[in-house]
Amino acid sequence: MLAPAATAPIIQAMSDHTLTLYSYWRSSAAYRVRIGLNLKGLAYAQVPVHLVQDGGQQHAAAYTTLNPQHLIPSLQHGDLILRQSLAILDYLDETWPQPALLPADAAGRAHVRALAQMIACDIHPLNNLRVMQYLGRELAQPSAAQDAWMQHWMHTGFAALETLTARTSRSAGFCFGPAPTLADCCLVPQLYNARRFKIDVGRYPRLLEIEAACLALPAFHAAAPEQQPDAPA
Ligand SMILES: N[C@@H](CCC(=O)N[C@@H](CS)C(=O)NCC(=O)O)C(=O)O
Repeated sequence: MLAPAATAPIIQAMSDHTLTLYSYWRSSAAYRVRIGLNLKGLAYAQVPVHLVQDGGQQHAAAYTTLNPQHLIPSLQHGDLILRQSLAILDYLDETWPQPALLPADAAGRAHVRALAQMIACDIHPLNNLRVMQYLGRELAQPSAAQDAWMQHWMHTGFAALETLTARTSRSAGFCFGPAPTLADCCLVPQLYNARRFKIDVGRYPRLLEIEAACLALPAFHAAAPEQQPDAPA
């Protein structure tokens, strides 16, 4: 459990300090960070933390000393432990500014952060494993009610994202502008997650267009769940 596993670094390390990501192949929050690391060209090792095996390895003392929230991901940089995917992405952007994950202007940054937070604060937490487990185990909600919950919050969030990305993008490429940003780091994993739970993402053509542009990039492809060392063969 929690044994370091080598990833295939897509580009050489840019730091003397080792980067180690505590990750789970299907975790969308870890997926966001993998994209950010790859976009920055940073090599990193991965320590898989299986969210289901052994009752959830995120609850094991070996992990909770690093992350008392029992949540993936955490990123170790030298002696520093970083938590929360958006905070980790901010740290990466401040430590290795190029390529930037945020636009140069304040208005652009505010917009990109809003898109990212719509996903990371208003969609994902409502559909997270522990929330679904609570609905099922503590509140005794049947699987149909759990599915309805999941679909409701994903569609609510995606509908607003579809509107905002269509209306305000400066170019056709990504969530905002001609290069991927923090918002794209969040969108692609959320769409992956949506498909996993059989959400009809065909309702969101603009989001699918952005996803296709992202997945054409090696940084996004290499971050995909199926490419991870702990993905089932
Ligand atoms: N806001 C956190 C969310 C982290 C999170 O919810 N991670 C999920 C995997 S995507 C997790 O570890 N779930 C474990 C559980 O629910 O028990 C972040 O962005 O890092």
